[in-house]
Amino acid sequence: MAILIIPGKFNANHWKQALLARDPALDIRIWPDTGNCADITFVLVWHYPPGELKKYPHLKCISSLGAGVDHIFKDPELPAQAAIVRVVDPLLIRDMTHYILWAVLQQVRHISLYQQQQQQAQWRPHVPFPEITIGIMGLGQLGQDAAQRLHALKFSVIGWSRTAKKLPGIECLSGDAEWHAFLKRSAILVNLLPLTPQTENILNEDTFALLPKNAYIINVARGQHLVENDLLTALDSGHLSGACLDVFREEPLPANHPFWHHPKILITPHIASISNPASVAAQIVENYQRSLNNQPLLYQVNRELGY
Ligand code: OXD
Repeated sequence: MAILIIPGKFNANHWKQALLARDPALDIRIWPDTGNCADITFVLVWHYPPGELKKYPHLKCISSLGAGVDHIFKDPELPAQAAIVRVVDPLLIRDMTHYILWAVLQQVRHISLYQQQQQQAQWRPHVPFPEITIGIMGLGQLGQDAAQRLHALKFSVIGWSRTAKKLPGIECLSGDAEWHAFLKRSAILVNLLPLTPQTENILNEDTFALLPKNAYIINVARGQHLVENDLLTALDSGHLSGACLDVFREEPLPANHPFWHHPKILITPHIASISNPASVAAQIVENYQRSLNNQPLLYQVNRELGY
């Protein structure tokens, strides 16, 4: 029985040390040094080579190294017998909320404008935005926390999710029936949806057209949610006032991509919220033990829904 780490962008040694700090007896292998494939019962993965997991005949659990599991569902040969779990972690939630708060505040307090003015030594005050509504798409753990914190800071917040949710003090809309009503009120639209075939390309020209004029987009979910040319058209026509993007179809964002130098786009390199090994290790070790004992797993993903 062993754990295999296929780390993608993450540092496998940091994860190994964090897991061993919880349980020094663990047998942890780092891909591609797998040893005997029959030993592997649990994998920790991020963007692994598709088809790789079918090499492990005794695999019981596939754990994402992050909150998202879309990189796992990209594998056409996903072993049917293995459960899939994702990371839910207080630090990940806190960091995402901090990022969204920053992205909202820099927009409503015109910070990009002041940065440009500073280059010209211009002293020109602008009034903060009047009362506007922030629409949060996706009310999972991350979306709920962001919505509640923004609400606590006296922002007007509404939420939208596939299935109906209830959050104290926050109007939650859901499903196709309330999608248009949600968009029409969202002057700042924050995307936190999971990436599934249903949500891919959801940030498109039809969506943008329903937003109020001068709406602002914050995408912290996945680049594949966004139709890039539709965003450029909506920004250049003046319908949207700007976008803060942390995730992209291709990462790293290619050097010649038009987003880099667009005056209305603010770019960060997929850092809104990053799994911290020391914080997440307890959950991974707990799930490893549970999988060995055939107990229900924490944060298991529904294969049908894809999240
Ligand atoms: C995640 C991410 O899914 O970093 O955790 O995108």
